[in-house]
Amino acid sequence: MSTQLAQVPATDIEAIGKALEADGGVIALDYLDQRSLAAAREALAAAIADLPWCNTYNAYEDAFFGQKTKRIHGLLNYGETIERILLHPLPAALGRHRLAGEMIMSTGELMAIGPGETRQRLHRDGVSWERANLPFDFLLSVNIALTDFTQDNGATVVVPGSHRWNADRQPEPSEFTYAQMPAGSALVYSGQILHSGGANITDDTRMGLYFGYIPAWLRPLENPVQTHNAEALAALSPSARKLLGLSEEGFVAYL
Ligand SMILES: O=C(O)CCC(=O)C(=O)O
Repeated sequence: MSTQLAQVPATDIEAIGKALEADGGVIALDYLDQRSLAAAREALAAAIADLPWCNTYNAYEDAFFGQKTKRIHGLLNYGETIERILLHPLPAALGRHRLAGEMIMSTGELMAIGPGETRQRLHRDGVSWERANLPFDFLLSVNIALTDFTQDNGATVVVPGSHRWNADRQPEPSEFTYAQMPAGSALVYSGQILHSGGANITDDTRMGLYFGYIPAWLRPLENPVQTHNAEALAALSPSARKLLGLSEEGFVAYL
């Protein structure tokens, strides 16, 4: 286990898989090319500008989701670029080996951390399914930097190695690291790793485009039929429909 996250080209799937296994998180460099990065930012710009800060939903806990954070679901409403990013070959390849069967998207979320936001509570995303007590790492998360991620602007705080800890072990501050990375790179991480959104002490907004992938037979957090409009769903490719769990195909185990 390292105290810093490894930084590996997004095309080196084997090295990314190894770092993920060892540390619970890894930075995949150049996850998006510059054109896709610009197109993703452009596709989401108006929607994010129009949202108020602290747009929590369903009376979820504000303190967890952030008072100076904006979040957008229903990301496939925002066009083909986002669909291509959802279908990125890296999670497809990693998921095949890690998720014990075909996978679907659990949730897609644009997470914009604004100036003045404080650090989120450390947590493990996999806790949503803890009662299933699954014996393997069933959630693969990707948080793509749409802006540079720095320690000062809210880069995700990560505790490398904590995906293997007992649930009650608390990290020392010296065990934290920050997923600092240039725009276009991505933090790829396990559902069992302790992490949180970071504090933003700059005047700029940090934007992360998150996709979580789970086995096709688990209940996703997001209901895509509720979060997307009918036209956007009708325009999706068969592969994207499968990833959103809208197709009967894909409910298959490789085991
Ligand atoms: O925005 C981030 O970097 C992470 C946020 C997060 O972990 C969450 O909201 O569950």
